[in-house]
Amino acid sequence: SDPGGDLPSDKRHRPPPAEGRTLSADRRLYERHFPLYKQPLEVGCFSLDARRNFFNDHRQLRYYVEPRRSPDFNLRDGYTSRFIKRDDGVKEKLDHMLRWILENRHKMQNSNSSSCALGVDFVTWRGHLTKVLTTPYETQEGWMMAACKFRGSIYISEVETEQARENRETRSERQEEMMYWGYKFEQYTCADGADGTPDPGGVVNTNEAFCTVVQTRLADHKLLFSGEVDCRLKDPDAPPAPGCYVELKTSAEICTPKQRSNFHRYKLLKWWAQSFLPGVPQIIAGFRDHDGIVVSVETFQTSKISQMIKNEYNCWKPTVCMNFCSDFLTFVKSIVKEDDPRLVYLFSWDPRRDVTYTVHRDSTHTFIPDWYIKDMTS
Ligand code: 0WD
Ligand code: CA
Repeated sequence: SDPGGDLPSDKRHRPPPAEGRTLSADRRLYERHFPLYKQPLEVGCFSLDARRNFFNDHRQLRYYVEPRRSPDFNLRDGYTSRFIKRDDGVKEKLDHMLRWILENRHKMQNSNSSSCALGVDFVTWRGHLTKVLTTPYETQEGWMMAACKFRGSIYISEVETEQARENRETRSERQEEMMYWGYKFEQYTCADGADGTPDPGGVVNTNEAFCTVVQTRLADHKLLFSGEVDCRLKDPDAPPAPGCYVELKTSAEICTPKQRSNFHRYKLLKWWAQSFLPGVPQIIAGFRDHDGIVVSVETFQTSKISQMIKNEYNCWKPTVCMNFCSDFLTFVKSIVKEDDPRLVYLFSWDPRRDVTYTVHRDSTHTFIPDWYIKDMTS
């Protein structure tokens, strides 16, 4: 990349200034009482079809169909012949969320119309917040988050790190195939309608998505974020969204105490953070062997995960995740003061380091599109 790319040519090859303040991610600093986290409220949803077209409705929502006691799901089936993969080199940034906001602006309660058009402090993807939540425990991968303020709200959009791009471009054939397994498991367990049955003979197309949009509050931060939802319970008496939503996962079968401990320490942290944020109450996991055969299916209640892991020595704590996230958002608010979407603050974090930031005016990091600014200003 070209860190000096948005500076005048005489200042190129010099990195942009690293501004003074930083934020520690040391987990010991965040062991406080659990911060307020309001019950997430679904304010809308949208769907992306097989060609990644946006629809302001739930047409892509699927229904969970409980598998037989010993399922014989072969997750490798169809990988070479019935798989259409989304192009993950295309960076959509917040575009689909922004489209949803434009089409649903009237629904957003507006407590302070003069300074804040949407009445929220932050707009982002759920997946970006998941990365922030797990930061105090992450030892492998860093992140970069671009942030800017527009009409009183701060928008946060992830920027792929050099390392993440490298990893994405050099995945092994085995890794590529294993990424398919999660989607294949969804196809084995989801039907298009409440009375339908799954169609394992169909094509897996990862362009298709159903996303919920939720509003909530973490400490004094009003949040609006969207996350992809795999399916819902088909029982019409199930609680209203997001209480009826189900997150589907696949994971390697657990055969040894060491594997169980690693599952609790690393995987359950990510699963918990992802589902806790939007208030998805259950996670259904297919455990598979090395050949991609599902050997068992287990349900995890999101609210019980923190109890499950308490026997692990020196394990992760939800309160540390939530307090770090709250403090990160406070840190972002203290820096992103100027209301100008062309002014982007790039927050970076690497394992064993503090969060730092740099400032970029009219650069390639600008991510709020003109069509959004025009429509919101008119
Ligand atoms: O442009 C970007 N930087 C990103 C865009 C990064 C992440 C997501 N997205 C968009 C896409 O439009 C996608 O439809 O967000 C949507 C999903 O957002 P999310 O729910 O906030 O993301 P996350 O919680 O990380 O992932 C949820 C699911 C994943 O399921 P698993 O069980 O593997 O966690 O969304 C899928 C995946 O199935 N997914 C993605 N789908 C499309 N593009 C992406 C992605 N980049 N990442 C995960
Ligand atoms: Ca999933």
